[in-house]
Amino acid sequence: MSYFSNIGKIQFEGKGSDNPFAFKHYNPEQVILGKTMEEHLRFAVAYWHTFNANGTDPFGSATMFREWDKLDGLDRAKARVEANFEFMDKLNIPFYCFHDVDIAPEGATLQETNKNLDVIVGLLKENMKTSGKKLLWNTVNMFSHPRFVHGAGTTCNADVYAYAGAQLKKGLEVGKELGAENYVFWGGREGYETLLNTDMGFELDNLARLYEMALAYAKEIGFDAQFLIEPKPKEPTKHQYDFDAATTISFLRKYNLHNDFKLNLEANHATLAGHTFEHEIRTAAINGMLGSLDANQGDLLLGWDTDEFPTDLYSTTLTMYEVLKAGGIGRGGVNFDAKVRRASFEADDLFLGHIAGMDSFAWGLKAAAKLTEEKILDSIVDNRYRTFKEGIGADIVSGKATLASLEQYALQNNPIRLESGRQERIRLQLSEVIFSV
Ligand code: XLS
Ligand code: NI
Ligand code: NI
Repeated sequence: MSYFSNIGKIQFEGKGSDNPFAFKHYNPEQVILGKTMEEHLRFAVAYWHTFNANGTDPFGSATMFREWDKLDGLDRAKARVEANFEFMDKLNIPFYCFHDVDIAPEGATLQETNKNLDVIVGLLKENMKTSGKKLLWNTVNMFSHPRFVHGAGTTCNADVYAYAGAQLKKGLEVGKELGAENYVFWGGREGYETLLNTDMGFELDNLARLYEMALAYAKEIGFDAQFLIEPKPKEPTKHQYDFDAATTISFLRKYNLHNDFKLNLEANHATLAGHTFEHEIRTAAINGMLGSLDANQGDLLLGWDTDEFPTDLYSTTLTMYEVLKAGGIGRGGVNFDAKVRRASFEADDLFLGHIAGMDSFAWGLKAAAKLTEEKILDSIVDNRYRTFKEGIGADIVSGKATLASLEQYALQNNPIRLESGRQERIRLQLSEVIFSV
């Protein structure tokens, strides 16, 4: 059975093509700085946005009716598995990601839910074997069900905490069974609304306890995925505990978990935190914690996670520039945590959205490679800090300087000569690079 029978394999046709169902920039075999585009980008399909989302928003009901929606329960879940592998094959996407509840319906009890999961995980495994497709990461959804109204790892109710632990245990088993490269924790309800009823310190201690248990269990069953935390500043709670990269890193350090976790950074979460995506990536990278990327973009005029497909070339270029600077994305990848708009309700739009994201990232990668190879930004930055290469600057960097030696130098160094940062010129240079590749 085909779920997208009117669409064939999406091929690379190059910049001259006017076929909307072709790649103009994403050429998986093209070698850039010693690696193929496919190896650099490690694209992934987000199961939830692609096979579960139906266009509902707080003001209106579903606008999207897919082939699999003609079915119910486990049958629909099985149809989604088939659709997923057809979709990945047609778009030439090597990885996918899911929450437990995306792939299998929840039962009336934990036992039933786990049974449903086992059926679908078996089917996923078969399909992965025949297709060669891989799981970039899995996670468990501990935020949608009403039991998580006060949180999961940070709930005020120990019974809910225990349920979350059980769900997490199963998530780790599923990840192991499917050979997931990474395991993600996004703290959907891990945060709070008001301190009037909240013990923040206690909640954070409990969250750390849950992570410790997860690490211990992964070790016990031999699940060797990279563990990732995905920061987000707000939504659904007002104060999400994993606000941004810096906050999350400080949490991990406090609980001595920093050697066992890296970060899964999302573009739209960065903008919600008042940061650029590249700021978040650099913050993670300089702390040795760059794990993986959730690729999307927000609307700067709206204050929520709109999860649009990434098409802003300045952002994709600077994102890939940071990734290249960090030495690559490692076991992580570029997961399209992005959904087509409510009005883009045709099944074709799922393809067009991914093509837009993949081409924008491939374009950004090419521009980033040019920036890197020609040392365009590196030479600007190097030159800007050159006073630290010799004399008093070199003394500061080597640790030789003291306040007394700085004073001695400053007393005879008058006036100080300053130079322009030349931001306007550099921005135009960046534009020139993006539109030259
Ligand atoms: C929500 C998050 C979520 C995570 C996975 O804003 O982006 O989709 O990526 O739980
Ligand atoms: Ni995400
Ligand atoms: Ni998000």
